[in-house]
Amino acid sequence: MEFLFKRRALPLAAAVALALSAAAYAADPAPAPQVAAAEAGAVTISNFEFQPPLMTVAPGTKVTWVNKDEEPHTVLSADGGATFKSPALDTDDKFSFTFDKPGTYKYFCSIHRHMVGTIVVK
Ligand SMILES: [Cu+2]
Repeated sequence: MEFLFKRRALPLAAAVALALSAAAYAADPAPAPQVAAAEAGAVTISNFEFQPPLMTVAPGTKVTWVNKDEEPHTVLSADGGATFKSPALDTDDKFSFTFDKPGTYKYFCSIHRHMVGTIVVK
């Protein structure tokens, strides 16, 4: 049994190693995966909704909201804006907050309180 396992496992390990080195080689020309991850948190405000309404990000991710409505909106953490609080965002205005600590962060628009969203950091 052990012999059979090794005969199968070794070529598999070699294939995995090849695939990994190929992936590393392919990624080499653009060595910025960390920056890409940090910019992954984008919430669009459109039609009086936060899109996506629920987003899960890794700790340290900078989330940016952009208002695509003609109406002004705000982004306030559910603790009354104690954690983060944007000014009124006009069309195409942006607001960013970096989520360093794991947790569930609910937020809303203080102008239209039915507009709610959640950022989960884990
Ligand atoms: Cu609003």
